[in-house]
Amino acid sequence: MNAHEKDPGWQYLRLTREQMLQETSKPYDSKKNVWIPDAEEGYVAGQIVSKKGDTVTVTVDSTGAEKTLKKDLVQEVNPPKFEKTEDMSNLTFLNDASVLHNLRSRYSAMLIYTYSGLFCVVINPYKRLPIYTDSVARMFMGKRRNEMPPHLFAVSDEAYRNMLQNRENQSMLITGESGAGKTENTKKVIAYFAAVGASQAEAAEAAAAKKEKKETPKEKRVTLEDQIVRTNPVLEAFGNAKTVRNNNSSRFGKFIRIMFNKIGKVASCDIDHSPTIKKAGLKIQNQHRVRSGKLSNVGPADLLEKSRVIRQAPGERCYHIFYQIFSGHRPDLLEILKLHRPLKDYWYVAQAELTIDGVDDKEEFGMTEESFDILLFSEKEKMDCYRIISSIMHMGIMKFKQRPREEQAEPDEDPDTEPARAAEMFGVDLDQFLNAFVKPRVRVGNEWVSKGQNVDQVSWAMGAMSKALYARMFKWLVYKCNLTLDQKGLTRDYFIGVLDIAGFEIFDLNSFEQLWINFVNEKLQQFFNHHMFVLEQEEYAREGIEWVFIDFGLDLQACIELIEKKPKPPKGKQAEAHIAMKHYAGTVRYNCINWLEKNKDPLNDTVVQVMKGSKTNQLLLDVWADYVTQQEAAESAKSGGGKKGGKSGSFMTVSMIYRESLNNLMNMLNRTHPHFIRCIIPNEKKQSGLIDAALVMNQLTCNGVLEALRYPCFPRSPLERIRICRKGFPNRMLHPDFTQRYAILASQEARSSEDPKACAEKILLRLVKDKKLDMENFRIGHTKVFFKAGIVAHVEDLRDEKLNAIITSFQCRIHWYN
Ligand code: AOV
Ligand code: MG
Repeated sequence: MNAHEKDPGWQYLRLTREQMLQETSKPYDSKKNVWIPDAEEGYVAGQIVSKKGDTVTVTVDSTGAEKTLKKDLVQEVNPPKFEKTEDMSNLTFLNDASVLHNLRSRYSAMLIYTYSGLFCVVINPYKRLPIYTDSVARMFMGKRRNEMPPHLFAVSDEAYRNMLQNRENQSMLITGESGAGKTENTKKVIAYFAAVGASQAEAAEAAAAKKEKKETPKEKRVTLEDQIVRTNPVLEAFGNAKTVRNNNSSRFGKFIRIMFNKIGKVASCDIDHSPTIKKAGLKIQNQHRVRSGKLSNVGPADLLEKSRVIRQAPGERCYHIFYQIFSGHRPDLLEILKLHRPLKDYWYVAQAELTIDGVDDKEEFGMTEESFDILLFSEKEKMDCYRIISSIMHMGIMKFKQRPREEQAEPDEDPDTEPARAAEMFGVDLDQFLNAFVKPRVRVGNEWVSKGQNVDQVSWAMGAMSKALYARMFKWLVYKCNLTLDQKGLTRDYFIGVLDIAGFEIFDLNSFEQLWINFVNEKLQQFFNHHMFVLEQEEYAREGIEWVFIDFGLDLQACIELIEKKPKPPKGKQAEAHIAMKHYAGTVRYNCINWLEKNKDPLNDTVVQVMKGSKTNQLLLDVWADYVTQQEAAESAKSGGGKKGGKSGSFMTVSMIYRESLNNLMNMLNRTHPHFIRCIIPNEKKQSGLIDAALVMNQLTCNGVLEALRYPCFPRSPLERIRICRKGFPNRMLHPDFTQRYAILASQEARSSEDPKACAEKILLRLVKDKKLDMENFRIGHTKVFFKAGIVAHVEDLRDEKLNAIITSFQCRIHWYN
């Protein structure tokens, strides 16, 4: 048993030798064994008993039943040596049935990670496996991918080494449907990079200490690495919620960049940094043109689903933090926040579920609070946050009534109760606060007039204000985390970006929010396609490699353009007004009610003005700091300043902001070397070990090979991608690098010329001549040598053998001399 095998996590990473032998000793006959389609299981194993014309008769292994079916419906079975194979691009037969079988049988042994050539697939285990521990992480550090079983850490380590070796920024793109495991994997990636960067730091510190002959410092202090890891509980408390698909669904996107110096030490970190916007100096939030201020960098966090703050569908919850506050973790909190009623009374957050099976809000709040502290949020900042949360809950149950025969609302309760509590939390005057809602002041020409609001308008404004406040507070959280993470001192030479977005989703009712979430996913899918096929093949062409260009029909573009330019919601409020959109992962029907309002997202300017006068809540002042109200604009104009007010000048709609943030993100990604992790949700019951074959196939094929056949322009399935990867040459090395590293394999050839290309060619031909390499497995381009999947590993083995032989003979000689 080697050291790795003793680790409790190892059994979830690789089969033991005995298990492997057991798998490979199964009887197999390539002429008889087949997969046949099955409604439940996707495919089941069977044996051909007879063939006639274009039909075959097969007995099903599990039931013994005989079935006759068309020949082209049966699929080949791979030899047993490929059972539970770690890289599916090695399979002899790469058909759908074999891919499903391989993933399913690995999953049944809780081997959740599997390579598919260039990318890694992971199936949500729905249970905690000991495969992310420190000891497992250490096993993967500095190891080549082919030395270790498939794991997220192996991909992460590859990115880390690529960054240092190629001096190139990297990105980890973790994609999949809602509930597939993106966020869980993102957390592990980040913890891994923090650990690797820290171990690098420790090594440097130890070396320095040794030089100065000092003890290595051992005291426990909060490190940047800890802080990086702790951003997550904070952002999840405010940005995640229970949906029907996922108990901890991310309702925003985040792009975290961990920055390293040249030797691989963590230097800094940021979330959602958008350089293009920063350079332009134009800061935008909501629909308003606003003052410059760091708060309003536009990034994936802008995609926070605001509507959830005041509305939840059956089976869902609002953001976790609302319930955490009520959990009793801080017994004095409800009194301070004047939340005197039971949670179920606060309508904005109590329309559906109040608790989540298996989640302890009290414990979670403890984690949120602790993380706040580690990230250096002050007690006052935390409390101001909670006060805003509380005032949102109060606003949700403020009552108004209509004056008889008038379109004018007025408070319908003792102003001492909810309105007073909300005003107190905001630190504003109660009368001004209420008046701003029922009689906002608007500018007409040079005049200021009061505009009476009816009950509907007031409650609409209340909702809009709550959503805007929450979204702004969320951005502030990101900003504040960034302040702490922004470390001065070490140089930042490269970064690894980790992207975690809200996954593709289809609900019973899909609206503006779903359209945006699905659109982001569409863009990312496009990026994946582009990277895997177009760029890949372009490089072959550039390098002069013989290659027939394969048209993969990257026609996501059609859908993307449609969303970017046209889908305008139909006019009027028609309950049945729907559009259907054929996304890469499925057709979604969207309900268009309120899209125009959601897009414009207007705010009651007078209420903002009142909030800007808060006497006690600094956070409230901060979140509105970059918003110029009409009143401020008018005053500025009077004094000769150039501030443009809320409604004047050009303004940005929500979709413009989303588009901007997405473009920033894509620009950033385009400048990195991406690594893809594709997460798969195994079933819709959140149950461990259960594979819903149809659901999994659907994800693997992005809604069907059938679909691809019916619409020739439709993106091909990941299966197709595995195939291209196998045909293609995923690994490459510059000629001089190749010659240097492998000179040992053919020393004469390596020295035969001044031209590294000629040397590389000669070394390779030598290996072919010695029958150690097949001509088919590599190509020599203008500047690089290209290898098919798995071949570099083989060449590395040859090199290791040679090195060992040299070392052994050297040792023999020393022995002899002695
Ligand atoms: P998502 O990020 O892809 O969905 P999550 O990462 O939140 O999905 O995963 C959903 C749930 O599945 C988690 O809360 C865990 O209970 C479980 N899970 C996923 N991956 C693992 C793992 N590797 N180990 C243990 N449990 C896991 V969404 O944000 O909704 O698009 O919007
Ligand atoms: Mg998520």
